[in-house]
This record gives sequence, C-alpha cells and structure tokens, in this order.
Amino acid sequence: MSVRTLKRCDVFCSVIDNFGDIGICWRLSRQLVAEHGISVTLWVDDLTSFQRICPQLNILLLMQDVDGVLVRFWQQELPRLTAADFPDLLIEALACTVPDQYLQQFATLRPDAIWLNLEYLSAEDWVHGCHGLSSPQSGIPLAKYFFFPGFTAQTGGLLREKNLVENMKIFSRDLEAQQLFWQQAGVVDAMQYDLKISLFCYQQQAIADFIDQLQQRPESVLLLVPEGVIAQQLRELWPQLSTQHSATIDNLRIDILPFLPQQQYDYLLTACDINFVRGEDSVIRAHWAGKPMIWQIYRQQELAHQVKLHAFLDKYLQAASPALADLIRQLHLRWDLEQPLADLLTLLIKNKEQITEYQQQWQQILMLQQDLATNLVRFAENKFIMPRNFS
Ligand code: TRH
Repeated sequence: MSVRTLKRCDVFCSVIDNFGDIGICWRLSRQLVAEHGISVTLWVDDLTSFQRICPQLNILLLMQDVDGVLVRFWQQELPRLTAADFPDLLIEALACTVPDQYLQQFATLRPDAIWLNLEYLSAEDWVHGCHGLSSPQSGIPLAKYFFFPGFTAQTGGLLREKNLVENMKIFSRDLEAQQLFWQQAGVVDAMQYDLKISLFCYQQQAIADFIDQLQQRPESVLLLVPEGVIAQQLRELWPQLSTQHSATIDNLRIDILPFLPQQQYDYLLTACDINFVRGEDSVIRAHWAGKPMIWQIYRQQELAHQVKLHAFLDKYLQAASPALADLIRQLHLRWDLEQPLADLLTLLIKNKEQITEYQQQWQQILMLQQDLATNLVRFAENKFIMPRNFS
C-alpha cells in the first residue's frame, strides 16, 4: 500500500445567506491551489454574492479561472461531465448537497476517491468525537467523512494561509504600507484618528447607544462600517449617511466602506485597533489580525448559538486573568443579546493594549496547530490509500 498525492479537488458551495459559505470555500480553494498544488474546481450557486468578496469575478460566465481556481456556476442542472472532470477529492462544504446526478457518475468513475463533508465551525467538545468519522451513504459506494474545523488538535484546525500572521505583523509595523492601504480604501486621513474600529455585524438593536458612546469619547474615533445590514441601520438613524459615505458626530466619524476584496479585509482588521466581526470566517480573520475583537455569532433557532458562543469563550479565555476573562465574556454576551455595551465599551477601550496582548497570546496557542487546508489534504491523502496494483 502507498499513499497517493491529491491532484484534483472539487468544492461544492451553496450560498445559504450572507458571505460565510462562499468566503470559506473561496479561501480554502485558493489555498489548496497556491500551497498544495492541487487543481481545484469551485462550484458555486450564487456568483453575485461571490463577486462581493471577489470583484474580479465575472458573474456572466459559467466557467472561469480566478487566481488559479476554476470557478463554475452551479446551476440546478449540471452540464454533461466526462470522466476527466471528476476529482480525487470531493468537498461538500457547509451542509450543501451535491447533486445526485454528479454523485452517481462520480461513484462509478472514481470509486477510489474521497468525499469530505466540511462542517461548520464549533468550539464544542462533541466535535472531537465526530471529526474524521466516516459517514456511510446508502446507495453510493463511496467513502465519505466528516471534517470539522476547530480550535484544538482533535479537530481539522482553522483556515490560515502560509505566512499570513507574519505578514500581518509586518504590516502592523509598517506605517507607509498602512497609509497606502487606507488610501486605496478611500480613507486617506484614517491614520490621524486615535482609535479605529471596524464594525461588521448583523442587525444590532444597541447600535444607537454604541454610536452615542463613541461620539462622547475624549479621543478621536473612526468607525469603519462595510456596506451591508448595519450600514443600512446607521443610514436610518443618520440620514446624512444616505447621501454621503461619511458622517461626523462630535468626536466620531463614521465611514461606510464598500465591501473590500477578501484579502483587503484582512488588512482592514490589522489596521484597526478593535474589530467587531461576525459569522464564521471574519471571526477567524480577526484572530490572525491579533487585535481585540468582539464576535457576533450567527444566530440560530432557539438560541442554539449561545451554547456555541459559551463553548468558544471557554476555550478563548482559558488563559486570561479572571478580570479580563469576565470583561471579554460580558462584552460578547451583551453584544449577542443586542444590549447596550455601556461601561463595558469604556473598559474595552481603556484595556485595549492588555486585550491585544492576550489576543496575541491566544493566537500563538492556535498557531501551534496545523492549518485547516494542510490538515484536510493530509487527512484525504491518508484515507486515499491505493492498492499496490493501482495503475
Ligand atoms: O457573512 P457572514 O455572516 O456569514 C455567515 C456565517 O458564515 C455563518 O456561520 C453562516 O452560517 C452563514 O454565513 C450562512 O460572516 P462571515 O462568516 O464572517 O463571512 C463574511 C465573509 O466576507 C468573510 O469571508 C470575509 C468577507 N468580507 C470581505 O471579503 N470583505 C469585506 O469588506 C467584509 C466585511 C467581509
């Protein structure tokens, strides 16, 4: 028996809502190509959402090469596929369902292939027992496995490109590069502000209190808000934001930013002092930026997300002092419940250096783990053992 190297991979991505599904699939696909030399076809059912994070994508094309990834529009009816179209590894991402028509042909033509179900991120401990388990499929003679991202060595790890953290550290010390970044983002005077906060979140009832508090800060504050649901909420509160992308209220300036290309968003997080992030992908990027972050977890029915949030906070805060852990936990819980942050926001700003240090300590712990793409390739290659007489 010998281990075979992966050459081709298909990723299926269905955009359920927002940008996390495509954000994760796009990042993973690029990394598989760039760092593992694998030919990747990314099947996506919503090119318009994809284009928001990847502006060079042409939404009119059914098939195109973007950054070395073959992007194909996943329509209800798949085009006719030949044997050469089928990969060694099939990734069914984030609870999407690969069409039966594809699976039947795949199983016939590539019975030796591996099929992975890339799951949602959770810090809960039950993930340890499920990561890597096989998932027998009725009627399809293919090996399928669960692959869970996560924060511990018993999971598949987190998406982290090679040298990402090192590059972000260099960027955070390079004022010229930061100035260039701000210029390209259309915020030429950003560096004159004492405090820069990025705000990417879902609907937030406490937004008026949040703004009210920031405008009363003694230092100058720049709040950077990517276009979307929260920008819309701000426009309803401050109509001048409907005609201009910027509004100044006392010591605070709010800037609505166009959605940035995905790699540029990493730089925004690094260039800010505090980041409000959401969902599943931006929260991990905030980890690599190494700045204080408040995560608004994706809301689930019957508040199931709160269990996930606590599980994350337990891991994240395990090495923090009791006072710091309590502050960060309470900030997350209030933000999740859409309650005013009040005194906690003041404490967050006051303690931002200490929280930055803690964030970087936690980042170092996570960096002891292998990244998700590497783990995934190793996992698939180990499963993908061919018989000696395989030609
Ligand atoms: O958009 P989201 O809320 O996505 C969510 C979550 O992933 C959630 O778990 C999932 O169930 C749901 O989608 C369907 O937040 P997330 O995960 O942070 O994804 C946002 C993506 O957008 C991420 O890849 C970063 C990218 N992005 C940009 O490229 N440019 C930007 O300017 C911004 C603000 C984000």
